[in-house]
Amino acid sequence: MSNLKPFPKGFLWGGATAANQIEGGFDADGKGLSSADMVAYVPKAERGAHSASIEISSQELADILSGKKQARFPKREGIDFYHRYKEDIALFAEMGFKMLRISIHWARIFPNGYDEQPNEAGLAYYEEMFKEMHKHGIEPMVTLCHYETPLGLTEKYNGWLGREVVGHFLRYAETVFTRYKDLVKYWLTFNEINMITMHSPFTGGGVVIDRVPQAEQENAKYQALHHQFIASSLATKALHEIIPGGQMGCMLARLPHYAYTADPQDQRLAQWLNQQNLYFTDVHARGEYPKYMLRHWAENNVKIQKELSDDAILKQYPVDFISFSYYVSLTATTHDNAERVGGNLMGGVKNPYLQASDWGWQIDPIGLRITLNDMYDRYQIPLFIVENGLGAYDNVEADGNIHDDYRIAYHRAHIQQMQEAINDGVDLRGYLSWGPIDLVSMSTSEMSKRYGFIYVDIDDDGNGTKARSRKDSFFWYKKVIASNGADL
Ligand code: BGP
Repeated sequence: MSNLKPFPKGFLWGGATAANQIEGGFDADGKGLSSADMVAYVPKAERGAHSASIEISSQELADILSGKKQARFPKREGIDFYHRYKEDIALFAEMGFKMLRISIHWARIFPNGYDEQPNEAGLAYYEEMFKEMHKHGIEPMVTLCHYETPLGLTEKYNGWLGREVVGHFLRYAETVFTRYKDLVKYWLTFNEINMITMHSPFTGGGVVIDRVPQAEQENAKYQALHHQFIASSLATKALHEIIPGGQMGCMLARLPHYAYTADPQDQRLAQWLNQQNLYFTDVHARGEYPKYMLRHWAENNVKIQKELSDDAILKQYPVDFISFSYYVSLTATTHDNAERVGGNLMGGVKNPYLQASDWGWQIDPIGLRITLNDMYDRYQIPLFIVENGLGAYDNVEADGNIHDDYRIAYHRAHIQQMQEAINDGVDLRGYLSWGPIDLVSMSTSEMSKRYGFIYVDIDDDGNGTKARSRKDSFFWYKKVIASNGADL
């Protein structure tokens, strides 16, 4: 028997989703279009190892909007959660979920982003959803902006590049805080805020980058991000004023880097890559830009425009907790003889000690323990894992069963390392598995990269009955939650 301390009482087990990957109903009940609705499907054969559809040019955008481009938009259909959320929440409840992370699709509330008045149908829709969760004893965690920005803000301001968007975001945040103040205590501002510098800023910020002269494009990403940091701080202030006891978190795609060798050059490279990843949480939690990033900007001619009060705003309203996604660890080297691993989004140097998923994402449960320790040492505030899981192809047997022991093994190994980290002293509050129900993949726009404990009958072309069924992992996770992590 293990002599580890068990998971704390009240540990928040559950799952995490994003509006644009599950809802569908892209124009239902007054919703406006958002950047996420513009993500068109590029078949695997055409895109090679790259992620699908995350770059968009101003020409493509115009072609899509004018109907000239006939593209398929899997994210517009999602898994029809918009109409089936009661059935799906009942399934989450059957697994014993304590918490469900969803995101509000901003354009349901303010269809153009800059509207004066909110869309009542959108507000009522999420109100019903939160009530449904509470009926089952499930606490909502709500992301205000998960990879979508109303298209009206792209047209008017080029998305988050425009300072005006801060004010529009704040009005949106205040509107939903006020409406849901008795229903939602846990909030996140921007999903994986760091990804804006890693892939198209259209995804993370509604910015069409070719509208910016090439020489200023790198700068533009940092400028858009600065606006998101300010918006996040002001939303944190508003949350505390509107919802007593409300908790605001930031959300980082944590991408820990190991050095490939003991060569100090490799060690330093890994350190710098980790700094580039953690600088986001440094700003959110410590309330200021770290010096190492200011040096990098100075050396690379990055100059962002700040208003006079910006530094004070960042300092005064840091987040209450830090949340992050964790899927992989990465390896860095200055030596060019290291073997590479091809992967969508997460390729790079192959770590000889790790296995990779079918998409080349290297699986590293111990890396999660290391990450939890590192982040808690650095910030000393509560942590939440709000995404973790294995994207895999599932096989439906003739009798309808899905034996996804690979998915169970992935979660089990990560949960064991979480328990180790808690025993190391880390204040970890919850574990939300990514995509507890199959959903449209962010990076491939396909259904076949599945994360769910619940199977959804839809294929990559959007065909299928949309019927839901329980995989083996469904019964396993139910047992884990019922035993508060003791029965793995
Ligand atoms: C994170 C995103 C999610 C999600 C997940 C899995 O980066 O926050 O939206 O989709 O990764 O990624 P993918 O769907 O590409 O496998």
